[in-house]
Amino acid sequence: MKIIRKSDPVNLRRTVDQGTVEQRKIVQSIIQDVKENGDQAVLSYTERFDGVKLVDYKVTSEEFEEAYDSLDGEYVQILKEAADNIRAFHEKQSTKSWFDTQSNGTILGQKITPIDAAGVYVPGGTAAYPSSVFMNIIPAQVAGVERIVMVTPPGKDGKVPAGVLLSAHILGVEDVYKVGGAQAVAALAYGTESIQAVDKITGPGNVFVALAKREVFGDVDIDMIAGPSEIAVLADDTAEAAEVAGDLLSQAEHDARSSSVLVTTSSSLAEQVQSEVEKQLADLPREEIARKSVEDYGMIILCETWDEAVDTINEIAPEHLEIITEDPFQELGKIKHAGAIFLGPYSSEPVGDYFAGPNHVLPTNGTARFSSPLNVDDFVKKSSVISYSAQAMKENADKIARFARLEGLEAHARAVEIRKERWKS
Ligand code: HSO
Ligand code: ZN
Repeated sequence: MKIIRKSDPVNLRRTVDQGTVEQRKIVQSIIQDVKENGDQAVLSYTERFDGVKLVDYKVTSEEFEEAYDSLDGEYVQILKEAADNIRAFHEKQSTKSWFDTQSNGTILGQKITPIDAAGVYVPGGTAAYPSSVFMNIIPAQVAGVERIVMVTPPGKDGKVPAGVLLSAHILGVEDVYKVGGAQAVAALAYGTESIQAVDKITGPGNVFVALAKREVFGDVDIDMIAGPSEIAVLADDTAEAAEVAGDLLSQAEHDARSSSVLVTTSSSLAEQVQSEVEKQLADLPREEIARKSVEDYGMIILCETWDEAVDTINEIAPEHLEIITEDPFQELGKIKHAGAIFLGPYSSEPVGDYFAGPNHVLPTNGTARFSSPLNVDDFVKKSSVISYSAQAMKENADKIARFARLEGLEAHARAVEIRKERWKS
């Protein structure tokens, strides 16, 4: 992991993978095909891309049971405890409808309604994370979404990882389909004979899934376009180098394009973390991925002053930020942009990935500048409520009519003025 000075020319801003023109064309044609041919198209793409010929692709109760039986009881208990923590945290996020009565009798308000149906995409292969099933589904359940559908690609054996099925089962979600890629996103957006269309699609995926989400956005809502995981650690020399290195590698092992950055003013910490990273890399099962990530995107940024270190963090706007300093709460107010902020030496990033309760679906690629972690509000929408009183109409009809005529909209003006007839007699 290279050590650089803040003054060295370095690009801290990452950008979203837009895919190639060719990939976009493939995705568009898959979506069109699923729109026109439904299940038949879905099944033929599953055969082509996942290498398995399925007839029915809805997960059966036998498959859920098989998944449950294949995992030991202790693991099930840990998953349940994590789900409880995540639910408790998200319950605190719920916003309520409000109504405000004015002295003239007018009532104005905001009515909160959950979306009717949400679709969750869970990637296959080594990124099939039970924790992500929880993080996508629990906020939707807390919001009150009635119908939740999960899709995930099958392996060549036609199966879905047991942990993924088990976590959906723990949450009571039974509408699970073995389909992945752009075809899954299209099925969720437009529906097929088997899958009823949803209103919002969340969850990470490969470039084809991301492009498909972009493509269907507008017809349905989407959460975000997730990039590879990122971690930035802001530390002074009270930090333990081995712990910092461990946390950096926790995100590096996700993806060869993940980024792990240490920002510090301590040159001794910088050097120790550099050698610890090397040491710990050597016996990681996912060494190859983590090493590539650390080499290509990892860095230790040595700053002259603490202010410069804080500015650097805000410039990066990391997905995850750890602050390991004498008094991390003192730094919190200075942080403007970060998806999740972990304070102190015991708040190791994986604590947030699995167990503490906050969501691990977080803004990447610097989008923490303008967006938030996945949360309960993402699964509700707000309707404005207007109940104008007679008195308010009497007082304001002329002003509204004048405003309308200023815009050249005569029918608007008259719609309001016609009410004046009521108090003429
Ligand atoms: N750190 C990832 C989420 C994750 N980690 C899932 C382990 N499993 C992105 O926040
Ligand atoms: Zn992680």
